[in-house]
Amino acid sequence: MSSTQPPPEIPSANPIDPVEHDYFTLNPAPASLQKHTSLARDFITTHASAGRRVVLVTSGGTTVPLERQTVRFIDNFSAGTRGATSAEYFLEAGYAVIFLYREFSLLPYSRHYSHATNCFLDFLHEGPNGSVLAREEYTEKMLAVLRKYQAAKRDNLLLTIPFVTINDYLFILRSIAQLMRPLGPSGLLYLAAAVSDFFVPNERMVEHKIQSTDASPNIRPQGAEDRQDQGQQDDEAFDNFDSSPLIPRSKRLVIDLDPVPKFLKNLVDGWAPEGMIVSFKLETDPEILVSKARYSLERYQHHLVIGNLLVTRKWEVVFVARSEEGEGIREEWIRVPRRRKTLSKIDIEVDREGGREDGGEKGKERPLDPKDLPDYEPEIEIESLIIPAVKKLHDTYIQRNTRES
Ligand code: 9Z3
Repeated sequence: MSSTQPPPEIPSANPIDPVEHDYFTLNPAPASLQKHTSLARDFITTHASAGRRVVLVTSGGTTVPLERQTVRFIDNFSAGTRGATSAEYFLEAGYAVIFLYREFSLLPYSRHYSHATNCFLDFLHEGPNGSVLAREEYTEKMLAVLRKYQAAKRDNLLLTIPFVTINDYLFILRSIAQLMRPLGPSGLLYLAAAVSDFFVPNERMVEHKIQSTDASPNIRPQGAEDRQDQGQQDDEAFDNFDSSPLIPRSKRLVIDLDPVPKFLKNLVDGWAPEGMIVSFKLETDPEILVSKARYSLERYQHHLVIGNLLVTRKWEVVFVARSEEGEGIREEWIRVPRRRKTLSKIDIEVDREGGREDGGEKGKERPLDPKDLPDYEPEIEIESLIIPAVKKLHDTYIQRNTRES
């Protein structure tokens, strides 16, 4: 921990955006915000004064609570693999890493042993005199992971900050991004978390668990008054958009969600205007991935969008960025090489330096067809290709922005 003075709080360069103002006034700040902000401030100060680059990596999914005392919530698939793996490669590339992650999702280094199919107990056995030892066949890899983890801890290069809900995430993201402003162009924001697009705003959230039955006249689900009145008038009110089985409206749970404001614009313009910002775009339809990534880059005017498809995300991503000359937007696919396939005695090298099997034109490549994906896990982690490529862009960004300022 540093003894140097913390950097002064810098107000947002865009303090009067009404949507931002409303969101952060009408929704409650998480209880841990101050504690985490203070940890992040110390961490940034230490590494800024050492002239080290700092990256904020966001990771995992955000929940959308349906009740204030939350029993039920909406969640998404993200395990935090992309974020946790990327954090390790950023550390390897010399960055100090703030890892903003969904509580209980994967963490850098421990991720190798925390997955259900990779239970850490399977790596251990009992040794002499009641000791616990790593199994011989795993020792080499475990030692390598352990050394990297301990080095990151010893040198205070990894700060982990958890979030759970979309609201926690937005509050802490805003605070950390603002704290990163003194880093100027050497600050990097790498937004890999799977962030919900919809939420229940605080003023519409019920306090207690939503009830499934009106066991007492005093206990009614949110909005039940309307339904009850209607129900009394019609005896049993039925929705007309469903056929069989007919469920009375009074027994349905209809969740009405607001869109989450698009704070990427505020991040780019106000919260962290000098840092390099990398966002991810996730789609399931290959036909729209590149156009959505391009649209995001044009709309938010940040520096890089990394597009990926749910089913192929461990095999390929597409970088969408403005071309070096600043004219136009270019796309570049990054792919994990696949093993040679043997087809009637002819060996086909499936990926050639990221090129296509059919020799497709560079820049006009198409996403992989999931049907062509091998049934094994990639032999290398795609983040080992993504991070050096991001670092290269960050080198150029720093050079350009330091020269110009
Ligand atoms: C991603 O696209 C990440 O790569 C994944 C990683 C969430 C797919 P896992 O954690 O998955 O390794 O299992 N993250 C960004 C997703 C997102 O919410 N993007 C927003 C969007 O697509 C834009 S900021 O609209």
